[in-house]
Amino acid sequence: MINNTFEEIGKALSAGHKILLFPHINADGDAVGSCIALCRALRQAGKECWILIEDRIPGNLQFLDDDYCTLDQDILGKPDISVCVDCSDMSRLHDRGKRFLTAGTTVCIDHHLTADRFCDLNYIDSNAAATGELIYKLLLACGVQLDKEIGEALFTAIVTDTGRFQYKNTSKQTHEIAAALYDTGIDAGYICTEIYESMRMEKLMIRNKALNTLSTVAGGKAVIAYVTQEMLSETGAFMDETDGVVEELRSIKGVEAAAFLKESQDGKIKVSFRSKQSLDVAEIAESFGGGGHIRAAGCTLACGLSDAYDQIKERLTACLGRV
Ligand SMILES: [Mn+2]
Repeated sequence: MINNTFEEIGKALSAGHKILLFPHINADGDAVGSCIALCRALRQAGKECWILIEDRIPGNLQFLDDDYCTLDQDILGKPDISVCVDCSDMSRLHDRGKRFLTAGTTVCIDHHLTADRFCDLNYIDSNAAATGELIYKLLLACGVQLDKEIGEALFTAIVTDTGRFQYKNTSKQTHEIAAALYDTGIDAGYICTEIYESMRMEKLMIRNKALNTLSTVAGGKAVIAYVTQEMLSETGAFMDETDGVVEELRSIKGVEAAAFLKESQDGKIKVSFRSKQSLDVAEIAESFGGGGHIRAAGCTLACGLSDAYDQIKERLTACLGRV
């Protein structure tokens, strides 16, 4: 299917008044930055606009949010337009899917590879390194004068989704757009310090505690670690501050698979699996009632931590014996 033009999308946005923006669940720098840039531009154009979220914005992105994001599902009443940003899969709107569809017109702006365009107006370009690049083009097509705040939000979107301009998706155009953002007066060094060098001490401490629980399985081919509610309260950290620990475990030399167990508030154990080259962790997760991808999967066990730990350990030992 063919995309709409930025002009068509701009025309629809300017005809609306109440506009809700929807980043994907577990919003990252691209989703948050793209939404904030668009939200600010729409408010400057006199629109009532909010970004509807349902989870915490990661701490290192909070410097961008100047009262654009809300958890209030009822804000604005019935929106004229809903825009899903950096997300072209209804399931990634999670609990906000119904709310999204209440709008008179739905719009999707995204760069993920996708099979279907489910909105009234769509602009999906998987060649873009970040949705931030597409928002930049949209704003330009609409004649929006980019200010420093919009520049910071878009730079954040691009720098995070390109892994600081290191991933293969980074193109000449990515750099050209980033360069143009400098003209808004941004301080790229300041933005990167906020994003990459502003870790909460609590986050470092919870990672330290979690990594301390590491033990090896199957002669070092797998590693297991865990985090408990008690560890969270001891450190004052949030559970999402352990995100990325399981990838860190997998990155150890010689490790094929990693499992990270999280004790939820309700006492259930959420398990994340990662593998490097050969082990199908989706199969393991499915055998515990979960699912996912070959190299990244998860499941939830309704038992205590030590019981869950033993079961996972046993399974990894058995599976890696076969590899
Ligand atoms: Mn993205």
